[in-house]
Order: sequence, then structure tokens, then C-alpha cells
Amino acid sequence: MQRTFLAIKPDGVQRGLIGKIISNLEEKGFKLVGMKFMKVSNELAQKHYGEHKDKPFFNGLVSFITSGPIVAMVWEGKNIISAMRKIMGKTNPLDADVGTIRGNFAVDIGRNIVHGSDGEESAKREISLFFKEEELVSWNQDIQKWIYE
Ligand code: DAT
Ligand code: MG
Repeated sequence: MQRTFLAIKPDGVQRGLIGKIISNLEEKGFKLVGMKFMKVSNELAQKHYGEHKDKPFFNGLVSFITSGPIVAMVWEGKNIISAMRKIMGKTNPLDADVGTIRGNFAVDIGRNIVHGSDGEESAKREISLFFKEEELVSWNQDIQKWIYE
């Protein structure tokens, strides 16, 4: 099993999409292992988006992610890092397939609703930026035998 970091960004929270997004992932069969409703500090935002610090959109990205509360989560499942990226859809929502979160709910690249880790390294890094080890919950998902062979 693999873990990934997923955040519902301030636009997703403001638009009342928290429940829909979480339902979608529960229905898929993934397991929630950590969740926080929080505001991102400037310092955390700079660290989180560190890989983009030289990009022209960096300042906008930091001010957007700190502009309102987010839902930070850790989800667990088989191949979940790439599966979550598929469920999220392409970065630019106009290129994202219908049925994906971004394809269904977003229009603009700067208001694309969710963040998800893009690989094993970033998943590890992002999970530890947002969560202490003891804030992650190991539990048995009783329906797991109906989801995994
Ligand atoms: P993703 O969020 O799909 O992992 P990314 O890591 O390349 O995409 O970029 C992080 C965020 O930065 C992205 O969700 C939206 C914003 N962004 C990316 N490219 C952009 C661009 N060309 N113009 C404006 N914002 C951009
Ligand atoms: Mg990214």
C-alpha cells in the first residue's frame, strides 16, 4: 500500500466541494489516514511549493494557497499516487478529462481545486510537511476485502 498527500485548496473549500471530493475518494475505496482543516502559513506555502520558486506564477501560487482554509489529507491505497493524479485530472482544468475533479469542477489553472503529490519522493516530503507521524491513523478498513483481491 502506498500513501499520498492531497489538499483541497481554498477555492475547493470556498465552493463547498469538500464533501463531494472526500465522498469520491471513499467511494473509490481509498482509505483516509490523516486530515486537517487549516490555514497554510506563508512559510509552509513556500516550502510546499519550493520546486516552483523560480517560476513566474510562484508568488501568486503562495498567496492563493494562503488565502483561505484548506483541507490537508493523507490517503492510502494501491498505487494511490498515480491513481490520485488521474482522479484529479490535468493541471490545467480545460485539459482535464470529464469525470476528474478538475475536469468537473474547475476552469482556470490558478483555481484548480486540489493538490496531489506527483511521486513517491514528493508524497513523503509533503506528508511530513503537513503531518506529524502521530497525527496519521493506522486502522483496518473492514470493507478492504471487497476492494482488494
Ligand atoms: P499540479 O498541481 O498538477 O501538480 P504543478 O505542480 O505543475 O501542477 O503546479 C502547481 C500549481 O501551480 C498548479 O496546480 C497550478 C499552478 N500552476 C502551474 N502551472 C502554472 C502556470 N503555467 N500558470 C499559472 N499557474 C500555474
Ligand atoms: Mg505538483
